[in-house]
Amino acid sequence: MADADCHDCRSLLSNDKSADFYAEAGRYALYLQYGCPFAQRANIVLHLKGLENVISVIALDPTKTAEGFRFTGLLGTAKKDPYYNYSHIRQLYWRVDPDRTGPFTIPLLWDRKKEVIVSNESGDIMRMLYECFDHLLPEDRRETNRPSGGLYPKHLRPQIEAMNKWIQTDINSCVYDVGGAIDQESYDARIKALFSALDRVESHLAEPGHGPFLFGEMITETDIRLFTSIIRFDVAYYNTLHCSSKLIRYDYPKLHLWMQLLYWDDSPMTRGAFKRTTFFDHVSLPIPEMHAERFLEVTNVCRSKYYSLHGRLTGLYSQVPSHLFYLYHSLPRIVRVRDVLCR
Ligand SMILES: N[C@@H](CCC(=O)N[C@@H](CS)C(=O)NCC(=O)O)C(=O)O
Repeated sequence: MADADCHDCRSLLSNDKSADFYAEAGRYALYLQYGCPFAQRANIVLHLKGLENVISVIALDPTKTAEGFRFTGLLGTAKKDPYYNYSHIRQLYWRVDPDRTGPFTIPLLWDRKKEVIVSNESGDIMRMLYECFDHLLPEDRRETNRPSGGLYPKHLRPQIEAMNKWIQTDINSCVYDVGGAIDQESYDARIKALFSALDRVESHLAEPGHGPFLFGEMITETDIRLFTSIIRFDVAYYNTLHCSSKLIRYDYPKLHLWMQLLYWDDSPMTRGAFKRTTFFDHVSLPIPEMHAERFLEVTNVCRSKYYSLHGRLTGLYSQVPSHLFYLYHSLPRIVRVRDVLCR
């Protein structure tokens, strides 16, 4: 699940009419599944920019099978691939390269005109969606006209790049490293790296000039990249990936408030994009290859010390659908950006 696993489809869109991949309405489709934090990055940008009628979104079933992600029509997803009637995402990859053996990852940005993959790299897709389609959008939604310089402001680029990098390694990907650890030593090392990084974000939010968002009063792409992992943390990663040392809602008050602000915001800054692209019923499904029983069966890794130290809600988690519990107790609609700014 690391960023480096599938960097082989990385063309770029452009707003230059003569470019190979000109950013035009109705030409591109974004394939995703709602459980995937990397895919949600792109989906947030698409909704935040108001590109719903410009780029099609095609959702796959959230459960991964031995044949990869597939179309089933369950949980509001597509029954079949709408263009080729395919049943699995890998058939789309094979359309371009019949010899490909994998990986067959999402998100995937598909060009319907040339019938090729433009990109399967979420960081690139995010940037293309917020940079290249502005000529199709009203003035107030264009990056140059957004307050504070948009999602990737020039004056913050070095800080954004640096923060993206450690968040990617120590949070976005690290949760999967924790879930996939096969011995105690690597589990302990990974969990230490993960929670040190979360502590670092909590301290970052307390620094002058930071907060309520990572770089101040307006969001940047780093907020989006971090959000998709944090919104999954208590409801999914704590259990399904065994990241069971601390909970965001109890142990990281600033990060928790930051997450709630983004989730509930429906101002012109986000147009409700964070909530509209978060599907808890998809997010909290078990990840088969990392599920607890199998984890304990195949390894002797001890997670119980974390459960006994921090098992405050573990019992309840196992008895109620965790996403319902989470929605009820952890995301009360109590905060708005403007209230926090006025404090
Ligand atoms: N580099 C990719 C990683 C995306 C990724 O890991 N996607 C996962 C779902 S969360 C996937 O498609 N896994 C399928 C597989 O590995 O076969 C990105 O950030 O876009």
